[in-house]
Amino acid sequence: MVQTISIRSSAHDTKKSGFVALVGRPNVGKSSLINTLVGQKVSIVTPKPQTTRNQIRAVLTEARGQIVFLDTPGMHQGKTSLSQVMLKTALRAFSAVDLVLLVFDAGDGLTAQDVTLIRRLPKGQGAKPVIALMNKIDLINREKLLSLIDALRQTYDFAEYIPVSAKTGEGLSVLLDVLFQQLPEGPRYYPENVTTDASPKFLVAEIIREKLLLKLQQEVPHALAVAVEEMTEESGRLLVRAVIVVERPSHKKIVIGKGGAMLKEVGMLARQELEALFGVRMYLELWVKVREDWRNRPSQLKEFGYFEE
Ligand SMILES: Nc1nc2c(ncn2[C@@H]2O[C@H](COP(=O)(O)OP(=O)(O)OP(=O)(O)O)[C@@H](O)[C@H]2O)c(=O)[nH]1
Ligand SMILES: [Mg+2]
Repeated sequence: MVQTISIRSSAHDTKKSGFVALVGRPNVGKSSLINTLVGQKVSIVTPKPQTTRNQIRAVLTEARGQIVFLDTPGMHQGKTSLSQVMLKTALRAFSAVDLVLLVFDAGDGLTAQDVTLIRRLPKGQGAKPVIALMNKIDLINREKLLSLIDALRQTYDFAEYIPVSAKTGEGLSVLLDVLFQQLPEGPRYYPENVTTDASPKFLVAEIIREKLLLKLQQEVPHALAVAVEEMTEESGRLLVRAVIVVERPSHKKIVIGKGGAMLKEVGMLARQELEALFGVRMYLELWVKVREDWRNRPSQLKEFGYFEE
């Protein structure tokens, strides 16, 4: 009897858990924040907007409990079906979580695009608390930060206003204190050592896409997708065959580069990172295919993992 009571009270103790979405316009640092928060690269990061295309889960486990962060695509009004799917993916996160972190780029101040986004926030009963997260404070002075907080206060009644930097880690322990305080008591959803539920194939495709985004210019990176067609382990070596899909023959030429130089460099950069991530030697084979207008074809979007669940 006594034992039962003690088990119950310790299980009941103070463990918090819940789901927290990071949303905002492209390039404000949502994925960078997620990676710094869970202490591992779970989501790819580049200086180009519209890097993230899927909802990505990152898990943080502490003695206080467990937080499942949802990274989302930057919200923007694009013309392609892919852009529309990305916007819906971000909006869907609102209903799937306990709390929303609306992320701003403090260096940019409050932009017109941010204001449009704030106006779209769900209101009324059942709306989730929204915390304003002002990221990249390493780039600005106190005066600019105060005027951003002021502008935000006048636009929406946020639950909290927290200045942070994904780059330096500043403000993140304050953020975690607030989150653990506000989340309900609950169970651990994932085992302690898990940082993401993304499949190895997805991680490989994303790292390759990240290197392509970093290396290519202008419109080409947004018009490509990466699919891992084969991934097997053979005598301690990981064999991966991936296809880079582009929209036009001219893009294919650019991705391959002069004498194959671009593809070779992208492959080398991706392989180095993936070997470190998986702790095995890797053989990476990259192919480039043209699929005209794939960003507007639902069957293709599905094939590359961009769809509404
Ligand atoms: N100086 C500084 N740069 C940052 C910080 N956080 C992110 N960045 C940079 O901002 C750029 C965009 O970062 P991401 O994390 O990809 O932004 P995102 O919001 O996930 O972008 P999308 O996925 O396109 O919506 C990258 O070049 C990051 O290195 C920060 O705290 N300080
Ligand atoms: Mg991102």
